[in-house]
Amino acid sequence: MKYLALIWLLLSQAVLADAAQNVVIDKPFARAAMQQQKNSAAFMQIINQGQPAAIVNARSSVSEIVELHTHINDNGVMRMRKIPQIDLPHGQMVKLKPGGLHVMFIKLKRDLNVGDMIDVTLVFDDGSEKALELPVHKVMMKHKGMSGHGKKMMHH
Ligand SMILES: [Cu+2]
Repeated sequence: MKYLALIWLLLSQAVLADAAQNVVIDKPFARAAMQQQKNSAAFMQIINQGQPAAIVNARSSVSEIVELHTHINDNGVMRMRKIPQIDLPHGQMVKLKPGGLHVMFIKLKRDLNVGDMIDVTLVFDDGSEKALELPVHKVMMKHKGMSGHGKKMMHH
């Protein structure tokens, strides 16, 4: 049945060409936030083992709006900016992390509590999609001069 073998070959190549299949997501998490804080974000490490691709959109049930963001240094002030896509070059690790690239949740519909699992779907430039389940972590904002660090309180 050479004909069937050929169809199988074409199908398997079509699957291999799919950006969602070629992208490996490592250590994804979302930042814990109360709904009143309105916003949160998701972070992860992404390795693209296939052709150069890009994330062009993201969806989640946790917020009314989901955007792709980066941070820019505007005269020493870090500001978030919406970007049209996150490029995923072949074989490189792209890090979404606090202070850098992130998936932004705007107008939260619910609290994101530590330990919760939330859904995020990444949409790639070839139209393929990858559905993820992310744990919610507490993300400490680093501020200099905060008191209480480095001192161990003993409770008896
Ligand atoms: Cu943002």
